[in-house]
Amino acid sequence: NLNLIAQQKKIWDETEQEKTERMAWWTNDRFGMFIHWGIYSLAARHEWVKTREKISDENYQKYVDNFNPDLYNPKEWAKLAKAAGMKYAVITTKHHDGFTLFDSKYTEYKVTNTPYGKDAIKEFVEAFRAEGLKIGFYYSIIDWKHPEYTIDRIHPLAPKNDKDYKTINKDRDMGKYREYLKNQVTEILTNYGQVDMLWLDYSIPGKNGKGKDDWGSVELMKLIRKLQPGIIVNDRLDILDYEGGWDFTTPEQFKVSEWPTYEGKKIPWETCQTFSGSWGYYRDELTWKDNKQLLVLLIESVSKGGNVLLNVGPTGRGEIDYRAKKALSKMGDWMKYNGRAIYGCTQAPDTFQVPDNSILTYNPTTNRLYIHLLDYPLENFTLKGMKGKIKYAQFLHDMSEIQIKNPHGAWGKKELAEQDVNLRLPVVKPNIEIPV
Ligand code: FHN
Repeated sequence: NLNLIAQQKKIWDETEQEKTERMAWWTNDRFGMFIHWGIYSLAARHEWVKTREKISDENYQKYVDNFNPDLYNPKEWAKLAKAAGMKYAVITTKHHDGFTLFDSKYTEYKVTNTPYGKDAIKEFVEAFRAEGLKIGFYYSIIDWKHPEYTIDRIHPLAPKNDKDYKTINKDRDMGKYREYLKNQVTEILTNYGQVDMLWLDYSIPGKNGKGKDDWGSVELMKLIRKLQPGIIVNDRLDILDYEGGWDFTTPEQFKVSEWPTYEGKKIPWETCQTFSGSWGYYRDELTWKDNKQLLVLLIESVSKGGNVLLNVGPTGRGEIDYRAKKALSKMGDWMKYNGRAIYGCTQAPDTFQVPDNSILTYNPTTNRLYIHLLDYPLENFTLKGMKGKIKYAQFLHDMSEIQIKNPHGAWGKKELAEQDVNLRLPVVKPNIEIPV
């Protein structure tokens, strides 16, 4: 691996400063939309439906033959993302089933061969760029359709026992698949203008799946950097080395406990999350995150220096689920007043003690500390150990001033230590007219 790492170091000689500058927009923007959309959306039962339900190619073809998203309106999607406070979007150009939402000249298994007939990715790019959002492409390196792609344990055609793998793969040539992979990555990074992010998915090195040698990861990463020098790439090509390969790590669906590190150094990260557990549209999914869980997910991620890529799974007709729309709209209401506590923010210096039931985010450029109160205290709020560190305080909702009282202030019902500070919060009066 030392040789491989040495090789990777030659992918490009970018300094730490240059990498920071290249990623500055992403580190600032913090919040993006993930979009899982494809022919599996017609099944309305998860993007892995073909494998999970062992659907034959012949039966799965019915989804291709009936893909005609009459309600597909990427302009509406873009406005929804923007109103939610999202600054970038990453769409599945191809998922594991091998079907492309773009007009590829290397396959017939594509959106332009369906009743819809148009390049859906082109329309997505135009709509989201028009709303000022950055463009990201998800591309599955896994491909259950390609005839040269060798069958492994997560493939829909995986045999029951191991001895059959040799037989079923004897005529398959991953070298030809690597060529296809390179050609399609070239297409998506050449035919749609500037692409800001590439989200490749995914490697299982070892006997259950595929890794860097199967994909030709180092060569592929060099190609990506050549085609789109400013692009940001995730960590799923099984390339070992953060310095020589990928840009950010991708904790998925779980709660990140602390800022991820590589060789002891904090590294860029983005958690990808769903509303309901399923990435692709799943009509009957019931476990939806509520508004507070979604906001805390975003605040907590930023408080640990990370981004959130929150997924929507549009329906087979091309509409974003009404539940997702409602959730995004409520997040947008919050982001309208509190976006400044998210954009350009990161982990607070550890000199600040985190008050009970709160989360801190911090903007190092403006030197602003943001205290997110997860449950509204009545009027007083004590900041431990912050005496002399807080010069001025405002209530973000309406920028009304928060009075800072010294530790022995009259309101201090609780014993306040010398170095504590007491805040009197503006009591948000209910805006209801009380009849006289
Ligand atoms: O198998 C995929 C899954 O369908 C989905 O696309 C997620 C998104 O991060 N990635 C893989 C699972 O990690």
